[in-house]
Amino acid sequence: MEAEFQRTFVMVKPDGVERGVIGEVISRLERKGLKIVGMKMLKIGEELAKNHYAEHKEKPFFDSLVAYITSGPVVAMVVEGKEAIRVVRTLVGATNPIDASPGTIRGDFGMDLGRNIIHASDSEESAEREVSLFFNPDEIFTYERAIDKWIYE
Ligand code: 3AN
Repeated sequence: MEAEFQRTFVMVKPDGVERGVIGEVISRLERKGLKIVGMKMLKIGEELAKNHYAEHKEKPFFDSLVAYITSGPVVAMVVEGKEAIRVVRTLVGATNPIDASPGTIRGDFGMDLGRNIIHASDSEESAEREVSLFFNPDEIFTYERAIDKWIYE
């Protein structure tokens, strides 16, 4: 089957912003060949946080997860590319930075599960849901890059 072009949701969490790794995260995505098609800084309110993490609402860590994600500004992005969901998850690394391989974002920058720097959608369904939670359609851009012919065969 032809690999599919996808859009995925990526977010530098408040700890990533505080630690000054916004640029590092963006450059890793760009360096890989991914295309940023939407980007904004925002402070997540409680309602959006609970919505975003709805799948964890019964978990014991839910309240601290909401407190963490609403504690300061985040940088939200829509990222496009061939198999972008899987590609970004690979760059991000395992959920727990202790287990994340060196070379991944969490492996290189994190020490604690509750401070894991970055979020990235884990499936087509969550990508679609999360992109539309954070972005209006007119905040997502379609554009051609001349370099794409050197990234994709
Ligand atoms: P990922 O961010 O890798 O998709 P999820 O969706 O399982 O991982 O978890 C969402 C967030 O919830 C994680 N980024 C982490 O901050 C937090 N989290 C997940 N599992 C736990 C846990 N067992 N204890 C505390 N926090 C957790």
